[in-house]
Amino acid sequence: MLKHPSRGTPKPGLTSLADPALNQETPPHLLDQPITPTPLFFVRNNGSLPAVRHEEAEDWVLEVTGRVARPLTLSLRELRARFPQVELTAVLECAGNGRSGFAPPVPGLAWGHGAVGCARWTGVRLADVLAAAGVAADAAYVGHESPDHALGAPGQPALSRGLPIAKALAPETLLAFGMNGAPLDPLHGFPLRVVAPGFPGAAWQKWLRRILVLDREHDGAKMTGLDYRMPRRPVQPGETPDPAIFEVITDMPVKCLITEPAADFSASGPVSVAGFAWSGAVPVERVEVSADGGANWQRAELEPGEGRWAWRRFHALLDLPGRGEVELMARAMDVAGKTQPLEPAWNPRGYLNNAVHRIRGRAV
Ligand SMILES: Nc1nc2c(c(=O)[nH]1)N[C@H]1C(S)=C(S)[C@@H](COP(=O)(O)O)O[C@H]1N2
Ligand SMILES: [Mo]
Repeated sequence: MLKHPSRGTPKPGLTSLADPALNQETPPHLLDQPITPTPLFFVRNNGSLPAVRHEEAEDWVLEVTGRVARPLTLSLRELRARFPQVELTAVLECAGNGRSGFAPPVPGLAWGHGAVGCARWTGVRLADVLAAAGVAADAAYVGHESPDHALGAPGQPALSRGLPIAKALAPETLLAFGMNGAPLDPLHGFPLRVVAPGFPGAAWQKWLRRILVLDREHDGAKMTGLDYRMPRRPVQPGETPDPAIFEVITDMPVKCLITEPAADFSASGPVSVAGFAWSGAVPVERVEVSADGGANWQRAELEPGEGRWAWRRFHALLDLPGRGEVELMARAMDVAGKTQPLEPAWNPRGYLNNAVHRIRGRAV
């Protein structure tokens, strides 16, 4: 097999997207576990894969600069030694997950449903690091920089995103060096990445080298224009919207995925339907399933899950309406009463598709 060292080696078993950078998603039935094993975890790269040798990892240097009293230069070794270690389980979902479901189609990677996973992350609190640096009173945002570059343009950063200062200081926001009990995988940001539970995947900067504390929103690569932004009011296909009405996505909507049965199932008698539900800042309240096109919904059992930011397993036994083609549907609802629509809310870049997940099969 041909290897592309600057792009990374694809993971076997995942679905690769047509793109110069390495982008792979997980077929939903392979997400049927509370913790997504790293070999099955989706990959989203905007550019090259930085090559970091394992023996160099502890010497990896993180710089904290900008609106701080004491700029810091910390090796990974010092980061571990100076700050308490934290582990949390959190869902990571790309804001573009589900983009292929928009009609008319939108530009961008045509993700199906599998640009999502749930992992255990180990690291230190970004808030602790920022406290050591002494954040200025006018700090409004942090900007993140990494060495990956746009493919074919070595001087151009692939992605430099950031976080509003409140999220940077929130207890769940980590600088992580571990994933699922092992050092981060190179494809997932080895040796250091941001973990920002509830925020879109784009905010989870990989291969983190530099944190800039800013007095205004960060303007790094893919922070501006329409990238990872949603319009404040609905925009119609074909309309040329004013970029001023777009704002950075800072929350993920309530959503669930059916991971059992797999697509094209055939079942006789009641079928066991299971999967996972998650959301952003507003917790999940319930999940319902339907086998008759949404005419009737049955409440599923919902397990607690591994803490506030993990996804929660749901399961139900559903009677099928008759013989022949059948479509199973699942929808989650959050504690504020928001639920998943039957059709996605179209937007120019195809973000935040949380339409009801459907699995087609046959009752025999
Ligand atoms: N440096 C860097 N960080 C990055 C990216 C990237 O291209 N470069 N992609 C982001 C996007 S858009 C997503 S969805 C997540 C995906 O994380 P994963 O590849 O570990 O699944 O990483 C984010 N962090
Ligand atoms: Mo993403």
